[in-house]
Amino acid sequence: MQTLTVSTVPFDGQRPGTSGLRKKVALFRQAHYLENFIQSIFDSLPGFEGQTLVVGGDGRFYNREAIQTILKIAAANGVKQVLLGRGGLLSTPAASYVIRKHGAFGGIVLSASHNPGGPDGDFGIKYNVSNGGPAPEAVTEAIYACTRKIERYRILDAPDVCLDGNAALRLGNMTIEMLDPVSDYQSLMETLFDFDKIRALFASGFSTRYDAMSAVTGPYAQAIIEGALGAPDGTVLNATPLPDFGGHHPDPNLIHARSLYELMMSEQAPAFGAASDGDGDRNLIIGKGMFVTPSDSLAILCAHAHLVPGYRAGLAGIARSMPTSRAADRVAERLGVPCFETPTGWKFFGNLLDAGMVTICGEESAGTGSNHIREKDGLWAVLFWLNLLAERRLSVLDIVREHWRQHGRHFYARHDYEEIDADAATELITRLRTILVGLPGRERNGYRIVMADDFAYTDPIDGSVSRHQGIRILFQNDSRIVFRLSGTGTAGATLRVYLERYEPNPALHGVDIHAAVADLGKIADEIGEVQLRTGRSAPSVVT
Ligand code: G16
Repeated sequence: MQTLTVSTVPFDGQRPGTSGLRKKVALFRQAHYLENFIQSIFDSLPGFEGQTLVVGGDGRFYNREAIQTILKIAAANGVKQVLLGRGGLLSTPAASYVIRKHGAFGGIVLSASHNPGGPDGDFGIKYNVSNGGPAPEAVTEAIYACTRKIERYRILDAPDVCLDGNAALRLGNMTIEMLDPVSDYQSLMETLFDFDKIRALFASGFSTRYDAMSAVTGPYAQAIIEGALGAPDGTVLNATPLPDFGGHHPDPNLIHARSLYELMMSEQAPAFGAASDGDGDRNLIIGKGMFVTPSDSLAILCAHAHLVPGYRAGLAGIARSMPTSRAADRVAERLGVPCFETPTGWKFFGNLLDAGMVTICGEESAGTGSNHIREKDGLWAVLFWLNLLAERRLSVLDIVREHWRQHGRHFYARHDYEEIDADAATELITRLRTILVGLPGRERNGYRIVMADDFAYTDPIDGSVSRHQGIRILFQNDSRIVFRLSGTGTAGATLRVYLERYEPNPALHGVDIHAAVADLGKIADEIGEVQLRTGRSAPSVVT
């Protein structure tokens, strides 16, 4: 087989965002677009020749075609071995574990996460490093620099390989080992959770619905929840991964997992409902009559970690992304462990986890995970909840209310203004930066501003500094507004406005979330001139 060197020219806009390069499928399908990015990964990485790479994706449209190209470019660039999820499938958490377990040099993970799929949907590529986590900024910036000056890529002139068999394959000098996408991951979960206890819970008639959203976690959830844990067949809904996610948006939030939400709020609700996203790293947790916000879920898992075998030894620390509510901080304080505040993006947890400084991490964007891998992990969060429910034998509602009584409640909502004009969005944030210094001391509707800044993070391990990570405005009553632009959208810009109000008084914990943060929403609009600058009278999505 011959290695071809193909001339090319750079494409604009191949800078990885919050989580890899995410673009419309149509962009990825342009001649040389994918090839340029993959070659740039290799051009930016010293020492991958002769090494092992993990490759897999969430099965979305273009997954299989992209994998064929990636394999041929990897072979032409001297990769020795690829560990490939059979059928081209690996959930993001499973890919992270496979990289770690097999000591791979890194991995190429294909997913646009919770973004829609299909020919008109989104596609994405993320490079993960040898700790199993998303490449840190220094690496993604090096990849980006290569995309800006690329002149050629190398690719093996070879027929496509079969992605669906069990036997190892050869492509030029490279071998391709086929992995069962589920088995390594399942074994890991068995070491972390008390499967006997959860089995006993299901045997007692405990009812659950897990919506896999026609995305990658279906086979994992069927094998683990229905198979190993004995939940009845049919517990896992939409279990077959489809290239277009059945035409749905595989985002496990109250908008896109609406039917699960409605079921959980109905008379016929099972005791526990959960969902995961396109690539399996996000989670949604809903009890009968009780949606658990991701920020609360993080705090509750941390508070109950001592009940779960994998965490019985205690937590070294907790980390949350800056916009995530500070409910977890209160748990950390009570446990006497540090709580770190990092920029949005799972990659920022990697160093803390590697250094053993934190055990559990989480984000408001429906991601929770721990030191078992270096990605967030949707099914892990679901199993954690099942384990704690099996221990406590209380309803989700009771557990959440108990938590609020003990720690106070952080009312929390995120307002997203999607697909707004990118220049207007940048100007909104730039203006906020310029007025920050004059904000402390100002008072609106009884909310007095005590601090306002543009969040910057210094990594405590490597000293790297990440600036401009979001505008924080803190009020004297511990309320908070955060403004930032999403790094994962693929059209225009998405402004996120995060509203948080702390309420210590249990008598006031029953207020509706959106009513509780309504005043803050008005203040955010005034300070940020949101309606004026976005041209929108209301957010497109409220979660
Ligand atoms: C990615 C990142 C998360 C981040 C989320 C939202 O998640 O891994 O760390 O919180 O995007 O980011 P943004 O607010 O910039 O859109 P996923 O599940 O999309 O890979």
